[in-house]
Amino acid sequence: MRGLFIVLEGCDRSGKSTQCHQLVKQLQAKGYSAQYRNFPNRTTQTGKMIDSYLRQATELDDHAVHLLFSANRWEAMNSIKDTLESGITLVVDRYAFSGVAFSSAKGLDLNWCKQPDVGLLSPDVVVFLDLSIDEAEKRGGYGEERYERRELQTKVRNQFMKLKDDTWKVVNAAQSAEQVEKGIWSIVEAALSTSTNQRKSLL
Ligand code: T5A
Ligand code: NA
Repeated sequence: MRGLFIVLEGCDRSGKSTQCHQLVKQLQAKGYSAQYRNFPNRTTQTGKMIDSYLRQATELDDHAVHLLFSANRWEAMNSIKDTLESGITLVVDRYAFSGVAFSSAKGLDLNWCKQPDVGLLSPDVVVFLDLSIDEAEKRGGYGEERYERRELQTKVRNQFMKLKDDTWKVVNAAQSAEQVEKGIWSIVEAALSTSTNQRKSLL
């Protein structure tokens, strides 16, 4: 049976990385093979350009950086597909939804933003960690990165709400990390019990 493709999305500071790592540990503790992946993956050639842009060390046109974020996902597709097919569950920290939410929040056309990611593998489960901008700001304040501004984060949250569909599972991220973890686990547990033939084909 192929692995599950799980994506955690949410605004900055909503606890995605914390929860992704916890979920991988929990899956492994229950005997499942599971791995963590994240986007942007800053270690690749495209990832290094994205990292430099996010740290405000370089400037890039908004369209160009949007395409780089998408390319950063495309270059991981074969590996993601092979990993899932080998039976390993992937817990993925941000995906194309972040790509569209951030670029459209900056003012790019929403439909244009969706196009470069058309054809990427669809996740089996999307968990959205929902946190108000006020709560997010309490978590140590925003840092030095390009998008860490209240005005933009508010727009990003609105764009995420436009992208959200009935299949997304929303978890209140203002709870304690342990409570959030429990909420995510109950969603993942239900998805894991889905029989093979009900899992979406990867092709
Ligand atoms: N981006 C990304 C695009 O524009 N286009 C794209 O296509 C993609 C994929 C970097 C930026 O890139 C943009 C979006 C981003 O602005 P990133 O590298 O994922 O993306 O961002 P990071 O800065 O690494 O992560 P975030 O800021 O989004 O934070 P997380 O992962 O949501 O939160 P986490 O787990 O690091 O926790 C943040 C803080 O809160 C505490 C943690 O200890 C930590 O201090 N915390 C809690 N505190 C209280 N209660 C809880 N329940 C807590 N959970 C965590
Ligand atoms: Na993160």
